[in-house]
Amino acid sequence: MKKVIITGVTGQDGSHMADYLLANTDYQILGAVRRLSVSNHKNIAHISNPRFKLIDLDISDPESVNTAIINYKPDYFINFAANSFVGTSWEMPVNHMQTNCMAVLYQLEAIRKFLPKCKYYNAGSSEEFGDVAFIPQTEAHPLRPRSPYGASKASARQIVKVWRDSYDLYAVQGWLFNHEGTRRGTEFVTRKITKGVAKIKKAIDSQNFIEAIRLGNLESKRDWSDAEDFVHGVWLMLNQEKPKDYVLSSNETHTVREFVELSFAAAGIEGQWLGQKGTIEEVFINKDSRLPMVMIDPKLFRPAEVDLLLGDSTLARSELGWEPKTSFFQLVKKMTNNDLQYE
Ligand code: G4F
Repeated sequence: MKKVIITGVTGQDGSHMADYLLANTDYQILGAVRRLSVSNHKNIAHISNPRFKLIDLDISDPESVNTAIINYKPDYFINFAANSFVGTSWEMPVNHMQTNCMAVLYQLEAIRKFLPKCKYYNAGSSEEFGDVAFIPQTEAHPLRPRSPYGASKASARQIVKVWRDSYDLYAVQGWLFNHEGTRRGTEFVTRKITKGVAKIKKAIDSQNFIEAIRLGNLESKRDWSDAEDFVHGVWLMLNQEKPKDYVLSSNETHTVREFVELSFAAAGIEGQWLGQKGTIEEVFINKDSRLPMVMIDPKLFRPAEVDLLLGDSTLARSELGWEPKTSFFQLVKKMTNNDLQYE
């Protein structure tokens, strides 16, 4: 039976990849986890398939990576473990470089030395494009990161390329634009909004105090997709004749403001913006009670922002036969409905 190691299996992408591979292959899935004193296995708690097994692997420890490669001899190694929150990367830049870049080097070295046939995927990001030079962004866009996070992913990309070229490894790193869903962490803006909307809906229905959602830059534009669509694209990227990196994106861009408006609309709550657009005085109020539902918090603005991301995944669509199934509107609805149900 073929074996796939997935790091970051307890996170959004890793858990969706495990679900996808259990449903679409007959491979054994080895979910790599670090020993933590508090369990974070909520996203994989539903998996009871005998082909799914958890293994100990700490990506920050090269010995641990070597041991996993030598002992399990995986056919595929998918690295979804990362420090993925851009906002904190200014506060912990060294940690971001170690987790998102040095760990990739340990993995590639382990594969080169002990298992060069193993196919390797590292999670790349549209944040590598950063201060964009042209719109939309294709595979040809230069790397111009704007955050320590983006810099760590851009550096990892160079390592993946050098190891692929130097040692003839099957090693790829896609450029994944923003991808969200019901397993998204609440530190990311989409889930923060849908969770906040669900709480407000509950407060309105029970005539309780409304706690406004505090947000930063509403004008920032992102190309948002469903994470479940992306794991399929990653698997296709891992199974080409020759290794090649692709952009995965919806090819649409929307502002954070639009996400807010659509999420409230999906919950059946009518709101209205007041105050000068683009200033910290702006507020989104409830049309009936006139109470604030969204407020601007200057502390949530980033030291350097990626103002606009808009991908062009034409190449992945034509060469891999990949395409996203869930639209932006469906994604907002799905996330909002899920939080309304479980909040
Ligand atoms: O949801 P975000 O934190 O995601 P961001 O920074 O775009 O990064 C995500 O996508 C990348 C791919 O492009 C991944 F590589 C990365 O790992 C992650 O998954 O922020 C989205 C936008 C930003 O412009 C941010 O400034 O929303 C803006 N924003 C406004 N208010 C906020 C908030 N972001 C967060 N997290 N929280 C806010 O309150």
